[in-house]
Amino acid sequence: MLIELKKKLTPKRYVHSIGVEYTAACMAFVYGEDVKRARIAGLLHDNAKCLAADEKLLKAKKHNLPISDAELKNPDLLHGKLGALYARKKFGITDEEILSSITWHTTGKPDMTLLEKIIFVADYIEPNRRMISELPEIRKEAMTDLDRCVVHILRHTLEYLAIKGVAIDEMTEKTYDFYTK
Ligand code: DGI
Ligand code: FE
Ligand code: FE
Repeated sequence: MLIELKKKLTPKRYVHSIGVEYTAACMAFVYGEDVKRARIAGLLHDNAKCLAADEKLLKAKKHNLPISDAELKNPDLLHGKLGALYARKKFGITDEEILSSITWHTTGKPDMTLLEKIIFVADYIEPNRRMISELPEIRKEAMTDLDRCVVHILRHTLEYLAIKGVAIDEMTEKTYDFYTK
């Protein structure tokens, strides 16, 4: 699995994936998730990240994946859905919760399962992530108050996207609404 993954990723992205694997494992210790499932989901979450944007769109269309408006404008967002597809097809993953954790790791989704939340958060806080404001606080929350941490990350992401002026995916917004209601 490691060699296959390494071939698909840049060295930096591979190191990030290992970081998410072990961060997800730590969070599984804290919250009582299955450590092996957390590690697999963390390791594979970005397996489709390094395809070119037009390639992502082509593959998503080819496999009839649902494509949102934001994904059409920014096909890099499709790496979650494509990643789940390849996790199943190329890495032999059949655990539906691992697959959905990969699908939704960028935007989150309303009413996430524990594993989905862990991957969403671990992706944001893993040790190789470049420092952003409030990251130390977000990292602490990840181990003490998972739902608060999810909201904190979503708030940050929405602010960042607003400043950048890019299309916000409806799923990102729905997730924020769900967890702040
Ligand atoms: O793949 P990673 O870099 O490890 O992390 P990720 O899958 O969370 O992707 C992060 C990128 O996705 C970051 O540049 C912000 C962007 N993003 C997250 N939510 C949205 C979004 N971009 C758009 N356009 N709309 C969103 O709702
Ligand atoms: Fe990602
Ligand atoms: Fe990632």
